Amino acid sequence: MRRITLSRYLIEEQREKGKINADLRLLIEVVARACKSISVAVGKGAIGGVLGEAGSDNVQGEAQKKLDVLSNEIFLEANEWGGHLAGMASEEMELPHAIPNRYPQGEYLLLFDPLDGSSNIDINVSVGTIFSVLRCPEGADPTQEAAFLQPGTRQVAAGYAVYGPTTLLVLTVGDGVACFTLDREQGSFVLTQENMRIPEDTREFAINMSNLRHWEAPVRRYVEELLAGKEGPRGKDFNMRWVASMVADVHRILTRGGIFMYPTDARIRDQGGKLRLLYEANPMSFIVEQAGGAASTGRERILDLRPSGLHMRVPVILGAKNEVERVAAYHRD
Ligand code: P6P
Repeated sequence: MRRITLSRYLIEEQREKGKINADLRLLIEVVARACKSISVAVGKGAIGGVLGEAGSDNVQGEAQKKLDVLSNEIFLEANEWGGHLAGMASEEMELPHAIPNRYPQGEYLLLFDPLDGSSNIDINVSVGTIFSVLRCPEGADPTQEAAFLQPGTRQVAAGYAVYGPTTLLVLTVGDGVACFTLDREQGSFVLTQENMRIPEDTREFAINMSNLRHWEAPVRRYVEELLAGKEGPRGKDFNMRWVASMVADVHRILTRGGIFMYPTDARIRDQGGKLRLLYEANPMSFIVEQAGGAASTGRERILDLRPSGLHMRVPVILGAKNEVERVAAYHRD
């Protein structure tokens, strides 16, 4: 494995493959630097005085952690002066964030969940950042949410950072999936895995089992067959993992296979699901498909969904292609 830096990888994607232009390369490098800053803040924990509640709620009505607010500010400050963005949208902000007039505007829209899994921060379990890049449509006003309401197939780049034993950056620009590990001595992300592929079959599933009584029949049938193991219809035993940080669960699936499910259920049906489409489901679905997997609501391909609002929630079933297709088939039955 050639040990090249993120910068060199992006230069190659731009110059040799023509997959990205200079502005998108700059955008991704700035996002990577913001993730390094978040990694440092998360890594300080109690010593940095960054744990605990911020004392405010976000647009989702969720109590914000200090690190949610700090991570959001790091993203805004890192990205507004570069001239590569027309606007930004975040899980932590009700409305899009306009690029201040004193800075030039670019053609891209950046959407992000600055710190996903923040319920895990105070117990020192991996958390992460998720981001998605769209083009600002011709003539659209990037200060209005309408500019951001594009199907996931329009993404030009997507990625996530995992703040765990190592800090990783996983990225796709539509040319496969690459993983970079933060070399803290050099302060740079180094390519440690290229062309990540999800095995089509799996023996591992991820779902919050405590919601079992609320699930719809197709999900219940699928999970009960997994639990039946060797003697059941699947003819093999399965293992379960649930980190409750989407980034950590999805990274495990990209690394060793599996299926991740946050389906709709009786509790959350009215709000459409738990996970947000624009800055959680879409970027993760783009990455998973680029790694040979699939991503569905159970009824539709996630990347085809037409967003109705910046914070729209959807059911998410993603990972090993054969398993996702089986769950979708059960929804059709
Ligand atoms: P639950 C974290 O809050 C999150 O948005 C995802 O990262 C994670 O997969 C999910 O919610 C966990 O939800 O209901 O199991 O706590």
